[in-house]
Amino acid sequence: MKFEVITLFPGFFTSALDQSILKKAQNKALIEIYIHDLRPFGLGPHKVCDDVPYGGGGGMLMCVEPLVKALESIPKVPQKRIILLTPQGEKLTQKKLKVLSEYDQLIIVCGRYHGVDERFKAYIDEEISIGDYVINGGETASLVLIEGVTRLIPGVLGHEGSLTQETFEHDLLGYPQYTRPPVFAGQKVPGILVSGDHKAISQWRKKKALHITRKKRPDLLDELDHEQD
Ligand code: 6GU
Repeated sequence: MKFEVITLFPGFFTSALDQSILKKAQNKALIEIYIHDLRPFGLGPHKVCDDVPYGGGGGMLMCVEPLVKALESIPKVPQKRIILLTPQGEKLTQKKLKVLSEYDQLIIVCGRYHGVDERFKAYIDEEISIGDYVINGGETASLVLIEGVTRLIPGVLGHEGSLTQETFEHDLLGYPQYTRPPVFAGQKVPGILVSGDHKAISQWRKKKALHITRKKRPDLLDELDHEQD
């Protein structure tokens, strides 16, 4: 998988991409990440990349021309997807991450909070948001997307089994988990988990996952019902 990120803040990415699974996945050549600085594609001697909106109103918009030039500068592969990160996009879900992980190249444009010139929308495949709240720019969101996609790529996670067990994989939240010590400040590990009865443990975990989902995220169960209709 090739990730290509277009951003006004390339320095934002230096340490984040050099840690943990993103670092390991790059070292194993399972992913490649290229950060493209938008600034050199800016207009005029000052390399301007944003301007005030026609019709007035606050905030600066990203200009269409530098964005299109930056996009055109990137060598494309056939199975590619061009994504604009913006709070107006479709909300990112685990399902969406899975779909995106099937591409060979994700070109990710980091929008700014006030937005981009509408004419740039003609150059992208889709708009994605990471949730119903506002952050200042798509840079943080792009890290969420890159990490979420990367961990779905075969060979990235050491223990593949951990993928199928986790929160959201079956549209349910995860069950409670414990590690040593067996008692901490009076709180005991549930007896069933140390019983050695794997069938009973599996049933207990399923029951707990359902219970927790019903309590904390009943909307997930509603979605599941609708899917089965
Ligand atoms: Cl992708 N960008 C910004 N600026 N805010 C967001 C977002 C993206 N997703 C949710 N909020």
